[in-house]
Amino acid sequence: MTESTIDPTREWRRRDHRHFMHPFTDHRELSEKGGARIITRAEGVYIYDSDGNRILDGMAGLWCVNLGYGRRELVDAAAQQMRELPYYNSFFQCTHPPAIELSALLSELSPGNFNHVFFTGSGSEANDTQVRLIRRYWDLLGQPQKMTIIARRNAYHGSTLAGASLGGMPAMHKQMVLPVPGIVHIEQPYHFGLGGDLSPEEFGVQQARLLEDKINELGADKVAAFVAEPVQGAGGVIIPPETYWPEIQRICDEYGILLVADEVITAFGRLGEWFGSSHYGIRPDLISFAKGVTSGYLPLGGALVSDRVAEVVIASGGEFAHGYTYSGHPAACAVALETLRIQQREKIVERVREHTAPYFSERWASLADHPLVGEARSLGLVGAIEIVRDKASRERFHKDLGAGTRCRDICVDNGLVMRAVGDTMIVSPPLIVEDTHVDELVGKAWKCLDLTAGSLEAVG
Ligand code: PXG
Repeated sequence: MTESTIDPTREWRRRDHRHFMHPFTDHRELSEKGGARIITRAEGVYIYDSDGNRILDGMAGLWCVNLGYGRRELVDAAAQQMRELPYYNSFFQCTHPPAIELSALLSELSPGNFNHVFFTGSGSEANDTQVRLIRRYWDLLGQPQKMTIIARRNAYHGSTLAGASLGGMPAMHKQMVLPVPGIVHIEQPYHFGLGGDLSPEEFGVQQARLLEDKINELGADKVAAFVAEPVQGAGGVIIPPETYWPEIQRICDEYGILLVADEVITAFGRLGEWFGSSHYGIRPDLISFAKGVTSGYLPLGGALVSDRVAEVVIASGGEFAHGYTYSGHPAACAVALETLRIQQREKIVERVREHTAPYFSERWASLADHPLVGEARSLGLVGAIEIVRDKASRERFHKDLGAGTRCRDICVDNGLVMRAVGDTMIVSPPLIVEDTHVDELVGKAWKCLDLTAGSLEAVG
């Protein structure tokens, strides 16, 4: 075979299999299924694979490409910054304009009591930073025994050791003997899965009070913080009942523990507000962000630090012994600045809140009429549908049938990225989706549910 007749897809797949270790992947299974789909380019809300298929990206990459693909201004911002100053650190009494400007803009956009930012390269590092900030805070206040952090089952807070410990994913804990000491979990506010006969309102209060029970069990003098995503993302778009967060806030206030909102997914417009906390009226002390801050074009994350914490950790002096080579990377900060300025200029958050999310919510809800769907829920621009064998009893298909992954594979073969978390199908489209894209997404989802039903019937 001559050079020109080699099928590039086959060759890429071969080399991918031989050399590239993918995150969270069973490589034997991937190879048995014929290898990975190779994404070669993207434009707007569509990705294209090496076979030329056009696929609607219902996940905005991985919950991050909020402005869609191909935004020239973001590319230009990176190129311009890389020409001017591609890298310098912010250790050793140095700083640079992109990190300064971005920290000021984030302070302006975040709730009024947030005026400081610690930059990281990812959401996982942001949560590692939170753990250190929390411990430093209580230490400086002379309460070093206030060490324990409470998080939730089925939460996702990243893949570093602290991130995976805060997260409540049993498979991750098992492979590394996690969580690290001082991190404990309470049950999640997943009404469809755990609510039984309780109304969402009753269930929300009940699940929030698990935090109070845990604090009383450990002793309030031992508890440092509660860490949670306003809406659990990777866990399956778990949207808590409206009663949940007010009760959590009451408990954190009453017992004086820090509240950390992991907004890696929910910040920058995903829930129709700049921060998901504002949607729920939560008043966190620390906020983690990443992903959408650069629309995913370059890696960047960070911890937003409220005045309550800053007054202790920063103002009291002494070094916070923590930092990364890429804390405040100039090119990433330049792209983040441009991302947020575009969002301000084009009123993206307002448009999601006032137009796109209500339209998406109405269209997405129609999927509940499908025979395979036990619940269709959404908030802002995240949505989930629960695949069930029996709508009334919420009975699931046998796990060996892999209903969720079956549906996911059918979706991608039919031009739609929709993710499976067990038998929960989830979406998180770019914030710039038009109504026609929403129609296409919901239309394809319905069709793929039909195909999934047929395929499940065929196997049993
Ligand atoms: N917190 C939250 C709430 C996240 O969703 C992280 C922290 C970690 O961020 P980094 O940048 O370190 O990955 C995340 C990341 C999925 C999936 O399968 C979700 C994430 C990452 C990978 C896969 O939905 N979220």
